[in-house]
Amino acid sequence: MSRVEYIRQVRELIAITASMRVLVLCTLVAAAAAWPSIGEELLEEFQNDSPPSVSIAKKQLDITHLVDRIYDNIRDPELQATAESFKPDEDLSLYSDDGAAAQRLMAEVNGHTLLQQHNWFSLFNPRHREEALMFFDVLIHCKTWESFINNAAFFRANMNEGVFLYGLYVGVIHSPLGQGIALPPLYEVTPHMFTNTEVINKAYTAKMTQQGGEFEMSFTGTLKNKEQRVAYFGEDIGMNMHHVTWHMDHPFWWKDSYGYHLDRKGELFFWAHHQLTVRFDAERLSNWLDPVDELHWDDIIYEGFAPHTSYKYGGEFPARPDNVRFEDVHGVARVRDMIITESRIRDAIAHGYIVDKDGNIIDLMNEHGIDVLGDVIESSMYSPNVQYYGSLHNVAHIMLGRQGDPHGKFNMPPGVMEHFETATRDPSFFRLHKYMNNIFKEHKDLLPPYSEEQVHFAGVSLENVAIEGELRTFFEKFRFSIKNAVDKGLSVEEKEIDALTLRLNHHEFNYSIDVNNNNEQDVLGTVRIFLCPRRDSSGLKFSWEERRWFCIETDKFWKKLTPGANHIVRSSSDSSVTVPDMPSLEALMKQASDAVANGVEIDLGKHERSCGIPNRMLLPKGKSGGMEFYLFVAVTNGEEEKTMDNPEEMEHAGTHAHCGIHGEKYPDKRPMGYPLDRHFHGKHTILDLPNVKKTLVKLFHDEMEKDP
Ligand SMILES: [Cu+2]
Repeated sequence: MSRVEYIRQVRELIAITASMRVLVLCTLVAAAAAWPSIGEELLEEFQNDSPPSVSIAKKQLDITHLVDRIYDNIRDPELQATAESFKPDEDLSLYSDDGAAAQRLMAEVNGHTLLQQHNWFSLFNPRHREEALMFFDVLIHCKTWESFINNAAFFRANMNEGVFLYGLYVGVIHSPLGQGIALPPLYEVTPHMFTNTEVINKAYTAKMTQQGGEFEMSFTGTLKNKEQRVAYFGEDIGMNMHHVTWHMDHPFWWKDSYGYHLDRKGELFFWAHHQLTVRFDAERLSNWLDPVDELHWDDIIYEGFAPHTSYKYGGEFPARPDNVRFEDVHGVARVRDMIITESRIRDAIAHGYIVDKDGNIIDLMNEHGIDVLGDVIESSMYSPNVQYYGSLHNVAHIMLGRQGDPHGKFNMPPGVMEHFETATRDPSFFRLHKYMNNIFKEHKDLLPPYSEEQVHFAGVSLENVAIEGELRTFFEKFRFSIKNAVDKGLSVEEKEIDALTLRLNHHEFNYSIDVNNNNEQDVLGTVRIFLCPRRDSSGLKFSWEERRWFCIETDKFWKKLTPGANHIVRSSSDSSVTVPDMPSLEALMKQASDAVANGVEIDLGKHERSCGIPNRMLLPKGKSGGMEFYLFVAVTNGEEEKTMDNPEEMEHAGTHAHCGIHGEKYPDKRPMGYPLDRHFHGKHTILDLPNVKKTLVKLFHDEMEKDP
């Protein structure tokens, strides 16, 4: 390069830097206005010209080191030294709350009042939760990564492993310092919660005999139990990751003072769980089972459940025999309390309003009503009146989890229902959610039906909707490491110990959509895609009115439509309800340590969020001879519906449909499930609107070849 060229390039860089500074400053000023606690801090950091922040590769490496071998000492010598030397309450200027949270937690450490290590942890245990949140409170107030990771290292050594892990995961998810980090898959960090006792026992033997090995996981129960046919769904490690991460992204204990508001959290609670339930129903229909029936407090729980799963510390998860009548649970709730809570909520729905804790009326008869109801039913800190409307969902989880030992006579640990990562293993999870789903439906069905004007899109017509390729599913074997389940012997050589599980997957396909825009200018379309089962378990066709509540949302995206004909091809892998397969803990560790060693940066953006249905489970299983579904597509007015500029360019927020976008507004103003969430009333049916189309498709399943 010539000298002149060199100077020109440097000048250009200086100019870019200057304009970048202005841009960053503007963004920070806006952020400071919206979220004072975080924005002001970042602004100060930027204006003080603080040293460049730590690379994402280094952060990734730190986090991976911390969660690896969670039941042993930290393996990284530097972090282990930090755990021993760092004093959280020494320099209070490290924190944006002047160290209040750190001092509070240190008082507990010094008073030896915290839950000991080598005990089970449950988020539904009020004291366990309190401890986890005290730790989270420290992390969320750390001003720099250095203080974040130093605290994490210290408290890893001084808190219960489960408490620590939960606090750390929600800390990384919600702190601005955690941006860009891909949290290692929990099924490799705490394998006990994702695999069965038999496999864990074999892993111990493998460790003891220093042989290593690979052990096949089977799904719980035998074929004598009809529910076993769909156990692959509730016990899928990726589905469990989605569920546990959804609840970390949207914790029921969240307060906006932590830094931001979780937009439409209550509605997302409804929608994500509604979608889990309809997915489960589609699996049942694929396996010649009826849709799941709702649970009743005054009826028996028909399906028993033997989890075949154990805690790392605390023994076996309790089992529940068939046909158990609900019992009051000592110290939690009485069955009649649950019935009263339910009737207060349903009363509010029938009235069309709820009463907040100060006696004010909050109208439910509008698009926002579902969001309020979600907050009330879960309940979260956003609930306007917990004292009156209770906490139906959370208490129900505990009630169900304890039915194996309701009076605490046998000193059993909490049941699978009391952990978000194990809850879906128990078929009663879906019964419970069907029950709550029906309460939400009661509200939706009372809202005025959609009119043609509310769904139609002037000048836009759907000409053709089809699948390119085939809708075809299969089971594949998947291996993941369960090395972290067993203790590490000091002088024992490391051997690989893996679990082998079956996972539902599908072949890639495209949606092919032809849309005409008869307007004279470009318009923005929101493309909403659903897959709706055509027939019930007896082979009878659902009416459209029945069917709409069984529809699975498979994608939602925005597309600019130019005047005239538009041909849209959308890949199944781009779905905004799904996440790609997570790299293993080992792969993350290697990628991060290579990058740190070479001084380069990593981009794990597409794995930054684990909330979302695994992409391989986008489609329900279907049947070997084909199962009929309607592919339902609506293209609606994106310009009116979007909440952000240029949503059609959104690539990074690949999981917004069920999980929202972190700290931002939900990208679509319409109610979740629109336009199928309510009745429709017009001259014709919704299917006759020009911007709506349904096509009959068949979903095939390839049976697995039996091993010879
Ligand atoms: Cu849940």
